[in-house]
Amino acid sequence: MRLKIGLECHRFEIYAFSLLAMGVVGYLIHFAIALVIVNKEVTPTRGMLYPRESETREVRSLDGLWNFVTSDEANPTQGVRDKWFSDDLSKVKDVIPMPVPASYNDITTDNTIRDHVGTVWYDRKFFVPKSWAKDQRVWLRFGSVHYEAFVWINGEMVVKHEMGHLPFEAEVTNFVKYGEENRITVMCDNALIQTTVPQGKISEVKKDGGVAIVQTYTFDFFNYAGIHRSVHLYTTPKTFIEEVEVTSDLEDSNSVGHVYYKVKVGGTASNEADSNLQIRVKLRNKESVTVANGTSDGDLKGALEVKNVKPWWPYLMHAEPGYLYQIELFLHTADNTLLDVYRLKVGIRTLTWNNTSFLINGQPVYLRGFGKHEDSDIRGKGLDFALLTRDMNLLKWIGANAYRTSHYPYSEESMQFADENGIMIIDECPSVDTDNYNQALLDKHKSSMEQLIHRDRNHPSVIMWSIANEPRTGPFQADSHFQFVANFTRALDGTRPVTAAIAVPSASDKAAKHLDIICFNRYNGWYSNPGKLDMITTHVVEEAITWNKKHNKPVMIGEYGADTIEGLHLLPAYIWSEEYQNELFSKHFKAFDILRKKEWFIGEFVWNFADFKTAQSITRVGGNKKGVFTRNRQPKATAHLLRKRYFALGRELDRCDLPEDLFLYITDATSTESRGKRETADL
Ligand code: BDP
Repeated sequence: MRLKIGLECHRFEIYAFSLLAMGVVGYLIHFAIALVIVNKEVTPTRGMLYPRESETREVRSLDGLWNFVTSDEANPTQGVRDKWFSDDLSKVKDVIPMPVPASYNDITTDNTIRDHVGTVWYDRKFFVPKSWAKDQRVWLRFGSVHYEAFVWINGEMVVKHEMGHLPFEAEVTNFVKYGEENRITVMCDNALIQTTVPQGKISEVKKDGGVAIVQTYTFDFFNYAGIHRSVHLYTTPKTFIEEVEVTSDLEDSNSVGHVYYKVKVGGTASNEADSNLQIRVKLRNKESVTVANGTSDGDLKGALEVKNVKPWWPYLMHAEPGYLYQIELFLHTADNTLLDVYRLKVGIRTLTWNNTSFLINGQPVYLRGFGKHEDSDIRGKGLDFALLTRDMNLLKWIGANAYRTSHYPYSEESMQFADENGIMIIDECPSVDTDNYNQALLDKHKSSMEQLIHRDRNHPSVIMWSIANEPRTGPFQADSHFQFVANFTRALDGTRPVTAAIAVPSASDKAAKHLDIICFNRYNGWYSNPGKLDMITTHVVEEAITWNKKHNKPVMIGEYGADTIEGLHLLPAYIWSEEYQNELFSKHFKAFDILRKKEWFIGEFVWNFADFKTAQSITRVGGNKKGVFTRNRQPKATAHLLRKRYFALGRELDRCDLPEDLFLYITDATSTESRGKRETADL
């Protein structure tokens, strides 16, 4: 279903061919291809600053109800061949309303839409103000479309992008009509094959009265698709601030901070005229008081010093977590004309790591958090501010200080939220269950890291890059694949450590040696020894020690957990019950406390924050139920247990205050005497 517009090369045909090849000689071909995998250059992305209004910029949202049609699954390229983009979609098919942002899958009552494989189409009309026609550029930006997007404005192709969960944009100055009605058409393709990130397979399966196109994938979440995040039109001046990169450090016992900024300018005056341009910078604190200012050198970069700095601290590690300054960047010509203004929130903090610890602002960090998903009923993976806010409130309620964006980049808005709340993020690219290593896969995997780092490098909340979840790291090809991806990631950003969530046992894994911090996922008491609560603690401790011994690096657990049906109570504890989840967690807590005594064990991450939807399978009852919250974001019993632990850790490690409702009143018989042993006389 992947299409190459222009060449009209049908990815479905390529896929069909690869299916044949994978037959008799498949392994040999794969082997040969893997041998010649090389570390190719990745074209860097440009621009993509989060759309923000300023004195020189306007932003308009194209969110709302769009028109929607699906293609014939057996004929996914028909719309391109028949030029559906050249007129309203309603002229070719009956359209239905479809909200943007949202996944399209669960909006209707029609399972052919929920399970559709291949291309779907959206369009809508919009006006561009007449005032935008003068002396500026107009940009069209998508927060994300899963998995591949092709976009036309007024029938002209303006941009295409492959990879879900990451933004893309194009200049549309010469494509839009000013002061008139315009049409935007989007074709979105959800098909995953062996060279997409993540990977999937498409096959033809006989069905009643014909043949069905079937999408399969090994990863354990529903392949929601559509225009998942907001669509914006925005303006910039002709010469504009195209890129901003900010880093920071601290000195003098965290009392003095430095903010280093680097700006790239886009537009006609750039390059040859860069040396005539100037960036003037102001750094404001939360009260909007200017605490530092400066003017760039000829390379449009510079440093600001902040005395009595308030560093960015994680939640519960400081009384004022998530402290953000605002950097204001003013682009001027040499003769003092103001060209562009862009503002960005920045946190001032340091990250350091060695073989035994991970430190923020010089303090060792113990991570206590979750693997999450962007997932909710009806909206699927669509951006939803109500959900985002509820999730942040629950994270704070439960006392977590971190989460991993398992298994793909989350919305930019959620990253901003994490910055503001001091929640540390392990930022993961969309590579999950990586397998069948090949050149195209490596190129795209690296590209996904490049796009992710480009998007998220300025967030103080991002403390680590995760380059994959549970890749199949046994085969020898995994060695060079992960070496290339890890080194590439480090070359793009040396200020954060590189990790990946590994599930292959350390004896056969070939990727962990390329990481800075080891993260392992393991389901003791669930996938290993289900129902056996006495086979957890020792296994967890031993495995963590094995990883540490092998690599001499900090270790954390990236996933542990148990599926739990809310309201199912069974005593004694029995798998799938709330009691079982509680006890399984408690056994893990014991292991973590043994491990915490060894400095190198730096964190525990529950799988999962909330229940979420998966593909239909005989092991999933309405989805994955390993959440400590339900899909509707209400606590299961274990959420209360975990809250007690996370706050107890916060108290012990970071001296945080405990919430008043953490321990409910039970009795006043709490004195030592009344808790002592029964006197023989009482018996
Ligand atoms: C892990 C995967 C995660 C799954 C989880 C599970 O990383 O995506 O949802 O198992 O099976 O292996 O619940």
